[in-house]
Amino acid sequence: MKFSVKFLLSATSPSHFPAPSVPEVAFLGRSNVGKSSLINALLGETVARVSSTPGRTRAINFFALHNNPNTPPKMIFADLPGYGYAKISKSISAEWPSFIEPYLTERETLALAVCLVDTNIPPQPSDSMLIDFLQQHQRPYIVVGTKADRLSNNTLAKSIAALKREHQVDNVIPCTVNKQNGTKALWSALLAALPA
Ligand SMILES: Nc1nc2c(ncn2[C@@H]2O[C@H](COP(=O)(O)OP(=O)(O)O)[C@@H](O)[C@H]2O)c(=O)[nH]1
Ligand SMILES: [Mg+2]
Repeated sequence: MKFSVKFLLSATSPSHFPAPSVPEVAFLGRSNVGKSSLINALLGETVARVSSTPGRTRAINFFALHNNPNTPPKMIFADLPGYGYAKISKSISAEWPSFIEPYLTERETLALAVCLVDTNIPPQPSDSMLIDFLQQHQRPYIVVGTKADRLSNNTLAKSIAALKREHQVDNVIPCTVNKQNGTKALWSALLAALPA
């Protein structure tokens, strides 16, 4: 997929959210799991800031994806603040009810949540909590296992099996951002999960 991408805005309160229009895909996960890297890989250009310091994204960053720069966007990507990193978990949990939770529960154009989980670490309770939360609110989601390139095939298969079991999900799509075609299966899953 190749889109023309425009950064829309950075929101730190629901009053900043862009007017609801086209379907939105939200990228969620712990700080440093690879949300911004994945957005850049899917879009084939560097639009989201990648950081080796966890907890840099403190706002919801919205990106509009256009087939043609002069026509209205086809969809919107939302890069959400990470959770679960010790140093910032306090401030993020303060922000969670004020604007992240309203975004996930009330945003009418939110079509799909992409939940990123790290394949290099054991299943995390914070990820289970998020997945439960989305299930409770009947939000469609898919689960992506990041940084798959760091593991051997055998170890990756075991990690994916553990993630599926712990998070009680049917599918965890392994993904790697720095390999050609590492995001191809994800584009298919993402488009298939979007409402027609
Ligand atoms: N090896 C490897 N590293 C990755 C991958 N995706 C992200 N990273 C690294 O993980 C770190 C955090 O990435 P970032 O996208 O900023 O995470 P975010 O906090 O979730 O947005 C950066 O150092 C990235 O280079 C991947 O698929 N493979
Ligand atoms: Mg980020």
